[in-house]
Formats: sequence, structure tokens, C-alpha cells
Amino acid sequence: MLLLRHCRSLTPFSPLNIQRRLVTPVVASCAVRLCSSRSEDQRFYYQQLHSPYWRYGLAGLLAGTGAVLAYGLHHHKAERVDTSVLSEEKTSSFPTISQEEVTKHRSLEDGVWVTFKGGVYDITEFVAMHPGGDKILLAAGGALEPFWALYAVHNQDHVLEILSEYKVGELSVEDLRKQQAVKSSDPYSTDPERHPVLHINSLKPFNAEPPPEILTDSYITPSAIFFKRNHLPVPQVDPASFQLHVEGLPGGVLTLSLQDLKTRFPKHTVTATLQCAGNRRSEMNKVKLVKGLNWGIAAISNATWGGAKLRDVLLAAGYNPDVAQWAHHVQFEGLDKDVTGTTYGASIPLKKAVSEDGDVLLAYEMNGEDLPADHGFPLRVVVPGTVGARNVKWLGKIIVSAEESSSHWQQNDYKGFSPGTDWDTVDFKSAPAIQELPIQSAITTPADGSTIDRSQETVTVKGYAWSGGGREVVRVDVSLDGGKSWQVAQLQSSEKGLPPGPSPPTGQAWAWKLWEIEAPLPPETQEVEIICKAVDNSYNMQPDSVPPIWNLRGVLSNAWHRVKVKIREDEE
Ligand SMILES: Nc1nc2c(c(=O)[nH]1)N[C@H]1C(S)=C(S)[C@@H](COP(=O)(O)O)O[C@H]1N2
Ligand SMILES: [Mo]
Repeated sequence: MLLLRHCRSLTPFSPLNIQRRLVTPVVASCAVRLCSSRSEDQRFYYQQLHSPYWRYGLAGLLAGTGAVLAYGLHHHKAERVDTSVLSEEKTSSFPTISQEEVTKHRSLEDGVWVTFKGGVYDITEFVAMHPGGDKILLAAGGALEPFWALYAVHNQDHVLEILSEYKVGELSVEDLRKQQAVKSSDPYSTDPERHPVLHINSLKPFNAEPPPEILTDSYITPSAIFFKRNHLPVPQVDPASFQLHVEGLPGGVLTLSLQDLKTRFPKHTVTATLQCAGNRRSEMNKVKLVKGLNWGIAAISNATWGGAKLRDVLLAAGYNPDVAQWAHHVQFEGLDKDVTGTTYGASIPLKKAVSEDGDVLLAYEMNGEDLPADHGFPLRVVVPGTVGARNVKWLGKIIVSAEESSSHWQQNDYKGFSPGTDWDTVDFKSAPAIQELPIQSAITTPADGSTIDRSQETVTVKGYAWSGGGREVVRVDVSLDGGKSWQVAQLQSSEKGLPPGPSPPTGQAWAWKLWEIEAPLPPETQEVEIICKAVDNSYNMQPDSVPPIWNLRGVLSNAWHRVKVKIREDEE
């Protein structure tokens, strides 16, 4: 708690955009993890930082591809500096600048300003000159601290030295004070703090995805940037009094505390990708308007979950094979409620729940730490290979039943329909609830609409690929000419990078594969259309275009992913 308050007080927020302000303690700890998962970039910047050329490391540090940070230390120092900034008698010779003014500077054209420890810096020139400059723009107009916390930076003194050359002012005292945001009676006022880099689709309830270009920077998605999909306010759950009720089995109701779950059952960890049914919905919207949050390509993330196996808990509650004679579903109820007291709920097939290989977890840990509030603290169900919606967070009750969950989200949502079905003709009862998701892949770099210099000769294309039901992605094909010719990308199936490690057991490929390919730029063209498509071990492939799979809710959007990139011819 203490840490949380400190964080808040050291981050100058933008008053215009309150939701961009937040950094959590979770960020701090995941930052360390992120950096222990190496990537080429990270190592590059790390080495740079410790070489005479460390100045070039700043791009990486600002951009977030920086090296390891002893966050606590940073934290301590930052707090001290802030206190002095807050004291009325300022001795600085720099002009006072409001956050509003800073916020106006978030592009190369308008200038790139950032704040750090109460100082305002104009880093336009720096951004223009250095590689990774485009990533720095993620922090433009706001505070650097949350980015440093996310990506973990140490050697702050060096960075401060570089920054000092660009200092243009001091942030106004009022704007620093605005950080102590006043909480209201808003049901969302107790929602946790979030990382400002997230692209927000809806603030209340909170729905956000990471920028694609950082999504595939690490095989394990840091919890702070893991996509967040809430239908309701985040419930406040006291872990000490928390109880999970397991109902519907011959043993009667089994009630378990968090402690029981942690001590009475063996702990398992599973690395599994979660994907929202609405991932890539925005591409369906372009074909014809659909109802739903306008997700880009990043409503998908990968984490290592730790907890008890649902199977073990059901066995403890009296499950035996006879139960399968009458029961076919396991229902889950969340502790998050709407104004009428209705909770979020969903169900999965009993077969999946009790299967030894199904790996369904009652997870109390995400990436080695307690579940963050947004991801279901203190307990959620993780159903590997199954659509996000069934992975019920803030889990309060499990019911073994002959019926599916009666919840709106099981019955009247998260189902697929024909492109010809509209809101007048749709009959939700006629379609099965989405469980296992189809094969999926998308390109995270280069970004759609970006420009590459012809002198580069090659382009590095990166992305993710995943399939539902534990089906393993076995290949990703990439085209640079709109689909006429194809090359096979290299797959990465662990934190260790390329090439991929051994395959998981058949039917238990729960985690995504990251992939990349360095491909020659096609000659004599000013624009390339880059396409990716993945293949799983059942030889399921993605459809080539959106119209044939368009549906009124915009779910299951998995057409070939396409980005257009311009090639700038060399001048002279
Ligand atoms: N209790 C509860 N569980 C929930 C939800 C919710 O709103 N409430 N959203 C679901 C949906 S639609 C998705 S995609 C995933 C998102 O999980 P995440 O926020 O951890 O990424 O949680 C699922 N579980
Ligand atoms: Mo979802």
C-alpha cells in the first residue's frame, strides 16, 4: 500500500487525460522480470549503457527497451527529489510549465516534451537523432517514470545527465499535486492504477490493450501491459476473508479459503495465452459496423499462471466419474457485480475441467506474483486454450451442473454467426458458446502505415501466432507482395528466443509462439503489403479475408493479417 502511494506521488499526471497517469507496484516487479527475459534490443541497450557509448542507450531507456532497474532504488531517489520540488521555495532558474503545456508536445512536429522528477524536458532533437525514437513517443507529453518502471532502468544518474541537456522548465506545483486524485463515489473509483502505455478502449469498465510494437518484445507479457478486459468495476476482495464455494458435487458444498487453496493442493504453473473473442474486431468494423469494443490486434497476451488444478479441487469436493453421467458443465461466478447485483459468469465443459491434460487452474499467481487486481485478485480460473471470456476473474463460486451458465455472457454473447445474420434475425440459442478459439496470428512490427528506407534492403517482420484447444502452431507464412509469394518465419516458443524449444505434449500447446523473419524488400515498388498467416498441427489455417467471417458481434476475427508499409527511395 505504502509503495502504491509513493508511486502516485511521483508521477506527474496529465490533467487532460487522467487515465494515462498510473503506475502500480506490479509494474515495478514485472519490470524486473521483463528484463530478465532477454531480447536482442534489450541486450543491445544494456551493453550500450555500460560502454563509452552509453549515451545511445538513452533511446532504449526512454523507449522502454532498457536494461535492469533496481526499481526500489529509483523509487527512493525519485521520492526524495519530488518532495523538494513540492516545497514552495523553488530555487530553479527554469520557468514553471503547466502539464497542459507539456501535453501539447507529443510529436516531432509540435516538439516532444516529457516530465521526469518534476522537471520538463524538450527531447525533440534527441528523438529525431536516435534509433528507437518512435518508441519514445509513447511517453511524449507525459511522465517518463511509468515507462522506466515498466522497462526497468538503472543507472539513473547517467540518464539524468543526458536529460539535463534538454531541460526547459519545472512542472508547476499544482500539476504535481494533482497526482493525489480525489476519489469519488464512482463505482470505478476503487479500480486499480494502470500503466499509461495501454491503449484504452473503454475506461469504465476498463478495457485496454498494449501497443502492438511492445506486445511481442517479450515472450511472457509483463502483467502491467497484459490486455485488460473488464465488464464491471474491479471488486475489492479481502484475501484474508475470501472464500471459494464449490457446489453441485456429492460431497456437498466445499468452502475453501485462499490459504486452503495454496496449502491443501499441489501448486501447478502453466504458461498460457489468453485471447479475447473480440481481438482484431476493428478489422471487422471496417467491413461493416459491429457491436463491441473496437479491439486492435493486442487483445491477446501470454503469462505464466500459478495455482491449484481445478481437477484436484473438484476431486476434493467429491467429483467421481459417475458425476459425468448427469453433469456436463462447470459454471464459474465472479465477485464483480452490476448495479442489480448480477455477477459476471461463464461455464466450460466438465470434460475440460476434470481432464488431467486440460490444465485448468484456479490461479492465485500471475507471472510469479499475486494476481493483480485487474486480472482477478485473489483468484481466477485459467482455462488454457479457451476463449478469454471463460477465464472468470475474482472467482467466488464454482458450480458443477447439467446446464451451462445462465449468464448473459454464456447465453447471449460470445457466439459466432453467419455474415448474413443481423440483429433482426439473430437467435442466440441457435449457436454454441465459443470455447476453443480458432488459429490466429498477427504482425506487430512493422506498424501499418509506417515507412521504411529503401537503403535498408530488408525488413524485419515480427508477430505472434496461437491456436485454441492446445493445438500447436507449426508454421507461420509471411508474404511481402500481397500474398503472391510466401516465406516461412522463424518461431520462438519460449523466453529463450529463437529457435523454438521442444514441442509441448500434443494437445497442450497453450502458449503463443512469437515469430520473426528478415525479408528482402521487393524491388521497384513504393508500397508493400505484408501478410501473415499461421498453421496449427491440425492444419487449420486462417481465412484470407474478413467478409466471409464477418459477424454482427465482431468475434473470432482471424483473417490473414495485413499491414501496408511505404518504401522511401533514397534521395539523390
Ligand atoms: N469476473 C470476470 N471475469 C472475466 C471478465 C469479467 O469482466 N469479469 N472478463 C472476461 C473476458 S471477456 C476476458 S477476454 C478475460 C480477460 O482477462 P484479462 O483481463 O486478465 O486479460 O477475462 C474474462 N473474465
Ligand atoms: Mo473477452
